[in-house]
Amino acid sequence: MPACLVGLGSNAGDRAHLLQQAVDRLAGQESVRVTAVSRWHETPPVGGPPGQGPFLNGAALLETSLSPEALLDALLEIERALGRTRAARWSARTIDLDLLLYDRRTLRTPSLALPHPRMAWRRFVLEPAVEIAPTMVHPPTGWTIARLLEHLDTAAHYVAVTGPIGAGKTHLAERIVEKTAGVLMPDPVDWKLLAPFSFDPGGNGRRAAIEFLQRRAELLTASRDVWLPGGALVVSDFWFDQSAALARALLPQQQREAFQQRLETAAREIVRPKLIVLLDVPARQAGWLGHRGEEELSADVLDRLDQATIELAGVPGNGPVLRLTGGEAPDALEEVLAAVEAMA
Ligand code: PH2
Ligand code: MG
Ligand code: MG
Repeated sequence: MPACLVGLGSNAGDRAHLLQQAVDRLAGQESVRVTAVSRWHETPPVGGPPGQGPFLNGAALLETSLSPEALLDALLEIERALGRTRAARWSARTIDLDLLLYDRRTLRTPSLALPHPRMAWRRFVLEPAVEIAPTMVHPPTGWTIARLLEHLDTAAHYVAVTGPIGAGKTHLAERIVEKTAGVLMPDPVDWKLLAPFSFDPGGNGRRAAIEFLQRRAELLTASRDVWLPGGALVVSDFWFDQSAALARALLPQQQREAFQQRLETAAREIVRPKLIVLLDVPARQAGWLGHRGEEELSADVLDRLDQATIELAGVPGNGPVLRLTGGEAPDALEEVLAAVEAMA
């Protein structure tokens, strides 16, 4: 039978009693077997209207013959029975039951996304979950719950913003820095230098791509003071692996392998982000294409570059990715700030 991980939270009413009631009602379902329940953890509220009280958070592991949708319905029904009302997003609630993992299923419908799209960086989710399901795998990252939590504990306090050219990466990165008193790490890549090479099969494209790779790698060198523990949040308006997207979009096949090797060598040395923020918006649709030289790249190259960047961010092994799809800028900022808070 499928194993499912459920997250529980309450920050209104008799919190411990409500969480226990929720577990009892789950266990009382005919087609659900509760196999483990975590302790309750008191956690500061993340996001939402100010003035909320602290949460009690927990996690439960179940086996069920219910489909994901049927299990979700059962969770919603228990929420209703325990007096959950839905006010503003992320406002105080008597009970919140989130379907985090359903085996290794991935699913995205209007009513249900699996795994839960924000679980991978939320300490209030991972700390209870690791007590009962440390080896359970989060499919998009390919990492276990234990590894996701260890990543929060050990990765540099660094967020990398990525996405298509002209999606608004710099704008968003600047806003994050402003709101978190962080440090901006601007992309050292100069598109003006790149544009003339974008059709050059003779090797200049590779030279430019390698040059950019090295500039980015230098910025991300582990020995730099910006990474000192306890320091400010570092936010870059690029992600190192964009260099791989660049190579895919720009380099002829026979040059790619040599480039890929240099990239892998550099990638072993650099500081990796705690969180990748992917602006998954088609750039030219967003109409934000800048005037820094990118507009000189051909539409075809831009398309390939955009696609490669989005694809790379979805490859397992990169760690948590917060994917923002076409949302309005204030929402995007709110999402990222809540994520940063949840990682602390
Ligand atoms: N749930 C949220 C938003 N913020 N913060 C804490 N500490 N615990 C939660 O369960 C929680 C939250 C959205 O469901
Ligand atoms: Mg929730
Ligand atoms: Mg919920």
